[in-house]
Amino acid sequence: MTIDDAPRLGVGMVGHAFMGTAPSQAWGVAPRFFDLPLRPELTVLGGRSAERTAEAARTLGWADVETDWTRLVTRDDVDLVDVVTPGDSHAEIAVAALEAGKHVLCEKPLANSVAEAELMAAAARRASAAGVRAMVGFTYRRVPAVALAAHLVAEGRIGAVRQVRAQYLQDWIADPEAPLSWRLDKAKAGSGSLGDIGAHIVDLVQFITGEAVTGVSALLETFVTERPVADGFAGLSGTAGAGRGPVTVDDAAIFLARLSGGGIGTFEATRFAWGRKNAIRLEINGTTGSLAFDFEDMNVLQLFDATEPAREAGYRRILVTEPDHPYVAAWWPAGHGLGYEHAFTHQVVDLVRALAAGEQPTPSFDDGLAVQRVLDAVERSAAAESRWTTVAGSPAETPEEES
Ligand code: SOE
Repeated sequence: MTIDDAPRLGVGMVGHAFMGTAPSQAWGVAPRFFDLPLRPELTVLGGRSAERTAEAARTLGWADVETDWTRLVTRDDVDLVDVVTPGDSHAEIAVAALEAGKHVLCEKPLANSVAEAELMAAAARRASAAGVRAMVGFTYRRVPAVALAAHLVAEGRIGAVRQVRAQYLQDWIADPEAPLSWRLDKAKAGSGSLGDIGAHIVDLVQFITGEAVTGVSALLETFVTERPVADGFAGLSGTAGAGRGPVTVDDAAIFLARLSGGGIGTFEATRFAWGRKNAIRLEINGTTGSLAFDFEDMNVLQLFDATEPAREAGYRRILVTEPDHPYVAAWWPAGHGLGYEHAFTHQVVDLVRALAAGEQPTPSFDDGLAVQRVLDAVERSAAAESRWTTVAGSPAETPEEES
């Protein structure tokens, strides 16, 4: 069967700023490189401004536009809704789409609060009874080196996990004169570096280790509390004009954590690490070895095997570009490397295959809720002078421990 014979999957995407571009490309590219059981069609793009949405649709390859997302999620020619809006609208759009019988792929973090994430997870559970599926877009799981790390841990290659070191380092607002954006507005984004990038490393650690973060002790800091409002930008709550406006989210988040398997971890998410552009750095120490990854060298996974004789042992630099590595066979010859956008394509591939097989794609909305609960525990801990805080719903939660 060629992709042209495969049943059509009409996709509607709500939102089209930066977070719409890579997913749009992924929906178009996935069937050209992977055998897919369904044929995704870029049916309709949703956005508030008719003009800007039409322009984005032309550039990104969408056939039609809607300026009202409530119409988009109920269209007969839409089977799946991809939600790439800021977090404050995820719950409303995703729940409406699921209730209209549409599969949903929703950007991370799942929501701006645990309450919203719980609503979404409940809607996803109800929908799944009718074969309607929901997935949250923690895309970095689909970087081949990250997927390989998860396989190696599951195969026992580094033994039991003892320590994790997880960092997500960026510098795009390290300059105090960098302008405000919706990502710096609590009402729109829920939180700052914590939810935007900290959510990724929480998900990655839980994904790679197969364990849950059960408790945290945290610090949140906002270094720059006011920033210039860029010309024509009126998107922030309480910010309508020129001049300066408030930053209402954290600039950096640091926390200690316990894992359900008995291991411990340190997490750091910051937008103030000058020189680090998109450094997702993970180091996992097990009882018989270690793994290390840095997204700024994303085709490489480092493995240290402590069972090798000490005089020969050393970190091995695995170039994760062999056909045997996850997802790689569909792409270029060994050594040619993949980029940021490929993980979005892999996300589409795994999602479409799960839909066709009638299976739950991962990460599910329940997985997204679990991450949200960690973020919430971090915020509660930081607000209470870093007090140790148990993650709700985690294996460590007991009635006695609740405070
Ligand atoms: C901005 O910090 C951002 O685009 C995040 O929102 C994404 O989730 C991350 O992948 C890259 O950085």
